[in-house]
Amino acid sequence: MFKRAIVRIPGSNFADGLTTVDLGVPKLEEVLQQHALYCDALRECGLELTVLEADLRHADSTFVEDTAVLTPEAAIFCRPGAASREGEVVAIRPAVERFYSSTFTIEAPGTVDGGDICEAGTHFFIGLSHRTNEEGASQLATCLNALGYTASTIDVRGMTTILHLKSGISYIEDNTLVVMEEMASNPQFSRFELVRVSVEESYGANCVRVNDHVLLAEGFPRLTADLEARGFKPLTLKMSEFQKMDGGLSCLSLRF
Ligand code: CIR
Repeated sequence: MFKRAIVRIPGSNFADGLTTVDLGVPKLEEVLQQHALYCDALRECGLELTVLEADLRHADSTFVEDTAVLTPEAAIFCRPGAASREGEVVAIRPAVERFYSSTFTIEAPGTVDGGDICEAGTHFFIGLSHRTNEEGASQLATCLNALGYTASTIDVRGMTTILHLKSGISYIEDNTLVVMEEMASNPQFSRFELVRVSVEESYGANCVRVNDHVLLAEGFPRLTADLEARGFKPLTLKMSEFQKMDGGLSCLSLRF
């Protein structure tokens, strides 16, 4: 069960952030509206939110998930792989430290983006991506092992369609992984129930279990129906403006 989440309001320069997709320029009014509805959904799921002010120094700073990995025992501050995002960690630190007395920090030359880290019970999958390098993965695994978790890496550097590991897989509790079709045959997933996501619906693979609900992007009817059929309670959200900046649903919050 999660009790809290940290989010950050998108800044007026949101459209200046990094992106690899060609889906058009995000419309600020819609960005803010979609973000507000996202926050409402988290509250509906029972979370108490810490809502941080927009940070105009960092256009991507609404994607707070990339700045830290939170476990019940400790917070591990990341070191983002994109230079323009480095300062986001310093900026979020006080908000996280209000709730955590035990913290670790990924150090140079290691890089880790939180979007590459998928918690699956007592095991963590760490994506090796263009943002998370081997040194960062190794430092993170050492921290997680010290906290009693196991960890393994999944190399997504050859996949052009995803930015982070969690753009392609999500753990939604009940031993169940939602996974993009292209990744479903990975032997590391064999002990899980798999909800396979077709290529046409692959953006939907980035979803989040928050207490009784599974939050996922609107517009993926097959995935939504599949989750329902398996007894999950999907709650769909408009994500179009975040998708334009390579953002998935999970990256808009730090949940703990
Ligand atoms: C970036 O490229 O870093 C941002 N525009 C999007 C980050 C999305 N993060 C995530 O999915 N965890």
